[in-house]
Amino acid sequence: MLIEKYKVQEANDGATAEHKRRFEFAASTINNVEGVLQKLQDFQIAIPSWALGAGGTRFGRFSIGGEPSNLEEKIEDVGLLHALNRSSGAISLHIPWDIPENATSIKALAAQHGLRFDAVNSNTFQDQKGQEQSYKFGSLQHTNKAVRKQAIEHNIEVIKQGVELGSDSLTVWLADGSSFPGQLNFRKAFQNTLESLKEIYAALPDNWKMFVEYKAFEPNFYSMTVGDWGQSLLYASKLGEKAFTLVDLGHHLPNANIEQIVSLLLMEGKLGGFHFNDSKYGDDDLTVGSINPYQLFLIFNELVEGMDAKGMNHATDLGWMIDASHNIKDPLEDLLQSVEAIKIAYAQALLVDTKALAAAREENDVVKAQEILQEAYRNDVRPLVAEARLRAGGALQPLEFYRQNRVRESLIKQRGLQTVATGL
Ligand code: LRH
Ligand code: MN
Ligand code: MN
Repeated sequence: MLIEKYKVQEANDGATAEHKRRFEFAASTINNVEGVLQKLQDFQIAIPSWALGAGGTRFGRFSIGGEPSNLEEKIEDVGLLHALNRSSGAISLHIPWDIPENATSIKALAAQHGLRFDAVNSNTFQDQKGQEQSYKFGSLQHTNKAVRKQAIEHNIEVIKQGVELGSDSLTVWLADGSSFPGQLNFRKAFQNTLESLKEIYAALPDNWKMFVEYKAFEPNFYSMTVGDWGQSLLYASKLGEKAFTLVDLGHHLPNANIEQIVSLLLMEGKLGGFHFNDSKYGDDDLTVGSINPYQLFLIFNELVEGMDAKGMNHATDLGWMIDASHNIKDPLEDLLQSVEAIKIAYAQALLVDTKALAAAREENDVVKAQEILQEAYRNDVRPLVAEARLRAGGALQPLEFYRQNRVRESLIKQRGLQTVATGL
């Protein structure tokens, strides 16, 4: 166990006096502090198994050392994050990057760390060794039925693996599309994809959900067969009530109004889940909140308002996950930063004076409406997030703890310097 409870306790004790002062000040202006703290404690964000190693770009990969080389070590890493922030209580697997060879023991190991298995992800965007058909020209959309069949069977296999792990959702992200005008018949590609998705959908257990993730471009650069929320919503609506749209924040064209997309998907009961990250140019997969934290807050504002309007449970009714990957930061430090950024945006959204905002909107008082939102956004909610973490048994300052206790150095000692984790 790399994170020893008594050490966390010791570090917390040293920082408590300062924290109490800051917390009391922050809490003094909030109406329902206990309610906010409880919501913050309940809110868990899944960690993707492919984010635990140094990410690659197509130009190079630089190992940071001590990377997990198998699923067991990946679970240990997520357990470590969860021990520090008490907010990373789930792991999401990408199959076959991670194959649980013995589901029972993997499940037990995860449970030891207080983790459950979030959505399982299929992969039909790469050819695997020994695979019969190639995905070079797509998978579920392919002109050749044999390719579609292979991709459908892979997804069904992923569902089976997920069932054994206790997961209850499948995320389908397709690289399908075309890179040059004329290459594809858009309608045929859509129809083939829909028919294929229908077969996968039919294999879903009753309590499962299917998330259809869209992406504007890359790896195809002319058209994507699930290219935006409209297309995803079309598939999800045609498939049925277990199918939903998944929003990955990096999968839009520049300046898209993601908060409006979120609001309307929620209204339609078709928002399934999130892949959190941040970006400046495209699917950059940068640390959540590192580029545009105000947008993240506006998204959470829509989530809180929209979910409350429907009586939804913030913590459990949508799938929350990080989808980020870097080639320069220590991924564990990066994930701690991402989880913190999500918690901060969520806390700020919980502080919005919704009644006053509704009234300002009725009166078309644009200035007041903006003031109300920014009043919440400019609150320093970090002491609230820290208090929630403290109450849940985590570290007051996870990142500082990680550095002071030289966790990466211990991982390098254990696992070696030249390590490569499977993933992007
Ligand atoms: C595609 C994507 C999708 C994949 C992951 C590795 O860009 O966001 O979610 O599964 O990256
Ligand atoms: Mn994604
Ligand atoms: Mn992506």
